[in-house]
Amino acid sequence: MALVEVKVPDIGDFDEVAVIELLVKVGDTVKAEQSLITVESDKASMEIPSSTAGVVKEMRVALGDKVKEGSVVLVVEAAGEAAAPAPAAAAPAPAPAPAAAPVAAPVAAPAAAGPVEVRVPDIGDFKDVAVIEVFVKPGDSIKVEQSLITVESDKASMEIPSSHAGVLKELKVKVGDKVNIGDLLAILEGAAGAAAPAPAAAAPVAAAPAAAAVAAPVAAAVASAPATTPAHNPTATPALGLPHASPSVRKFARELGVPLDEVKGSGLKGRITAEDIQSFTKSVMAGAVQTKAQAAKAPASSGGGGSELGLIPWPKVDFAKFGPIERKELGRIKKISGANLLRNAIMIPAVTNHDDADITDLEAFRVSTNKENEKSGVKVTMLAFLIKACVAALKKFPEFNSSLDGDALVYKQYWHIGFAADTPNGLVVPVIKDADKKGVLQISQEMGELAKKARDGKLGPADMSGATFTISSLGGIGGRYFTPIINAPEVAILGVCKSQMEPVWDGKQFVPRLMLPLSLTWDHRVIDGAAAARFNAYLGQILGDFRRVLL
Ligand code: CAO
Repeated sequence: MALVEVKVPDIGDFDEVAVIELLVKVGDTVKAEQSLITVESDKASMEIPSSTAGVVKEMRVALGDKVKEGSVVLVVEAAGEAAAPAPAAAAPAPAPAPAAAPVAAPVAAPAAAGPVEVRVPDIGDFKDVAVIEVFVKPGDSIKVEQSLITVESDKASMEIPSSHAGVLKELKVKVGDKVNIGDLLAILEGAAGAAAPAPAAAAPVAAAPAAAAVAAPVAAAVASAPATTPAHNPTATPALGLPHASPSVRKFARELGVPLDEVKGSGLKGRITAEDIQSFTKSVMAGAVQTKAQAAKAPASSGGGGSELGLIPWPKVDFAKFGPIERKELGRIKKISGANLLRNAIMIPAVTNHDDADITDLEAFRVSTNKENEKSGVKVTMLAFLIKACVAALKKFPEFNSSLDGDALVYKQYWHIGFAADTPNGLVVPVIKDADKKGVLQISQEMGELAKKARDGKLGPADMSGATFTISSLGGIGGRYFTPIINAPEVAILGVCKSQMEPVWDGKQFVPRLMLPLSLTWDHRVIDGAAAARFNAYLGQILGDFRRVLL
């Protein structure tokens, strides 16, 4: 199948326009005439359609790039017959005959002394477009090229400028009216001059793309009066979920750094007006509203603080520029756990201590226990011993089993131990309740059941709540040490990696011992470094000789 370069068609005599939206990505299947990108000058914006149906193989433009007629937007692997390889611009527009007259009419009277009629210029082959905004009122002093109204079809919208300067005597349209080329819009008095470039209208219209559902009419409108018809598209159809706003409103929003997609439009069909931008800005300044970017920087906290991190924006990279990519939405669990992990990583002054525990004897005991219990079907895991050992350490160092509540510490008189479980859908943390009251066999059995439930996506909220301390074991996978993130409101977490035989000095010689790497992360607001070192050392002693649990 042929690779086809899709180029920017004739967009009037706009020199260079900026790419402000990418509506497709590599891998997307596009139809002929489907909008690919939105481009915008300071006065107009338009969507550029595909001349060809097929699969997008390569994006040749990125946000912010400047393009002009002939610039390659992307490369499409054409889908056989569906392809209409000729660029849209090459297809001659029907060049609506009536267009020339109305456009030319006001222009033909450059310095009218009496009242002057301002009419709808050539807006391509649009019919009965609705007036959705009126910018002026009788008595206003109007400049040449000043936008009077905005009209909109289902796919595009454009501002209609005044062909003359003067005082607005009468406005002949209102919001909701339908207008066509040549319709009378307004009567000006004391008109001082016409828009000079307008006579050029007739010619470019004939060359404008006609077939393209979105870009063509807009491009035609631009072309029809290059400097005087600030045509624009809402830059998004509602179907794409992008906001409706005129170019001037978009520019205004950009200047203030207002994210348009977060502003609720109060205009017709939810259109965003300049007033909407102003009131959004006021609300943000007053702290009544937070932008998504602010919210991302300021993780929610029980105390409500942490909003002034002053972080620079997240880097935005067009990865497709550097090679093929595939985009997949994060799963539900990842989205939820990601937000929690971010908050915990940012808000907790966490420190990690690494240590090793000699589990040579414990592992031998585990293996023999499993042999003895082979028939019971319950396999005793190292993690079950770790849970039991942690309960003993938590009892000896109660602040590790506490939670911060404002300026107070809540010491919990129960020992519920969470364990991180890797599932196809992401990380979950089921909880062994009352681990202090259970034996290693029972803990092993419950862990097996909870891990299965986790893998099957069947854990309920009760299975995952109430933990006072968490263990994250990568022992079955590998690695030496890592820095686990505390599961707030807990104040510590133990990371465990794969045990391995190591030469250990016993005072006389090196002996082979099975060493288990431990990584304890703790909240420095609650726990001191010395306590953390003692906790790890004690844990090591218990794992080294499990009889200590009984003491
Ligand atoms: N050192 C050496 N071997 C270990 C070990 C350790 N610390 N821990 C477990 N193993 C061995 C087990 O003995 C078992 O070996 P056999 O099959 O020969 O008996 C094998 O590794 C697999 O163990 P397991 O992972 O199935 O069982 P587990 O009890 O150790 O762990 C569970 C259960 C649910 C915690 C685990 O399956 C899991 O999901 N681990 C990942 C947790 C995780 O993702 N943590 C990271 C969180 S931060 O992103």
